[in-house]
Amino acid sequence: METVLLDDLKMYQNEILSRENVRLRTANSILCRYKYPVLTKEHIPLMWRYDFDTERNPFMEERIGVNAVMNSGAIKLNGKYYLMVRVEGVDRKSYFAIAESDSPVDNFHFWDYPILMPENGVEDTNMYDARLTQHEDGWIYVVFCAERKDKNCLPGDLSSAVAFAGIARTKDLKSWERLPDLKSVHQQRNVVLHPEFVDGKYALYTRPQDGFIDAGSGGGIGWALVDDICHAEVKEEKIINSRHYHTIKEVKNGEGPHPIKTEKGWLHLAHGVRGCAAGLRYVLYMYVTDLKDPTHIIAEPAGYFMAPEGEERIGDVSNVLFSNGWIEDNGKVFIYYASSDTRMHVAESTVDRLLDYCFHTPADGYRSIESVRHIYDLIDRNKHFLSMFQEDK
Ligand code: M1P
Repeated sequence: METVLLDDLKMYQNEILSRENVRLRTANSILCRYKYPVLTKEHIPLMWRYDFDTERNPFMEERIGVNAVMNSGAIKLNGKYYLMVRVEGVDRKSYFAIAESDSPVDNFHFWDYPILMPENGVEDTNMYDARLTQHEDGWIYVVFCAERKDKNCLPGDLSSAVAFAGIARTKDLKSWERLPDLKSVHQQRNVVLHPEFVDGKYALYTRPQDGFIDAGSGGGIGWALVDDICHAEVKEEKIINSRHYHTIKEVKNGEGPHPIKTEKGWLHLAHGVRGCAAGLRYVLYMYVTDLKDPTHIIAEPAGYFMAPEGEERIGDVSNVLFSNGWIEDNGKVFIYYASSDTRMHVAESTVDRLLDYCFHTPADGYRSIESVRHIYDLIDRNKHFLSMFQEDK
């Protein structure tokens, strides 16, 4: 059997690291995808994976394998684009690593070392799904899922786990101060820090859940105000974006990155989950909340904004799109999303187009007849364009 050649590995990696991305034609005028994933496990530095010493590694075997790179927080700082990537090793442990680029759509390369995120006195079995927020208090926060084994499970149960919202802060994405986890009576995942104080308090989007996987009685995306981020506690929690029967978010939903502030309201990106014969299907959807009252929804188009397409459908956990990072950049919006818990992609839109989409796409009527009525309304409004199509025939 042959041994992999370091030069081949380097050449292949240089190729994908320097590859220019290609913007694909839009299918709906709302967004366009890019052809190549922005990050894959092949982007992971060889230094993290191989021992280059031929005495210690005579067969040049890969020593530390990576399974996937996915669900990444995103931020633009001093003209550069950063992704705080969830890297999942072949040992199933996830950790964070920063990938940086001068471009929002290609050439992302990992820093020399992954992040050694400190624990806060309790052991974290797994850490993942970073939401980055540059808060008006001057810190950059990350809120992420810290997963631990359920100590109250029955003997022999090696699967039950508990999800907590871990919190850390930084000024440079390099040194991280870990703060106490968010205190909550529920398990929490997909917790996101709002970028501004609300009524003088820190504001969190939450996702209360009864179990580690099941949202259960947790009705959807919640909202909680917190006095002290260094001792954050959910005292009162209200659901601001509910799950609903026979929608794309029937089983679960969760806030994506923190919302973008626009002239017309806070623009939100979230994921919705429904069950089907193939298992759970994760899609992305949007909604807008009031600038003065970010808990009040003022627009929510029916259905999904993005769903898995083509190769995005297949991966470690198939039929999943998940986004926890986007960057607003002079009116453009770069949406970083993972497909099927395997790789990272980017899609592009603008604030204007996304607002137009949110305010002018019909809301869910929750019944087939309402969906058809929306189509009738559109056809009626289009009536005087009918001749355009007749001439074509
Ligand atoms: O496997 C799909 C996603 O499942 C979880 O998301 P949620 O809590 O909303 O169900 C997370 O584990 C997420 O990382 C993962 O992508």
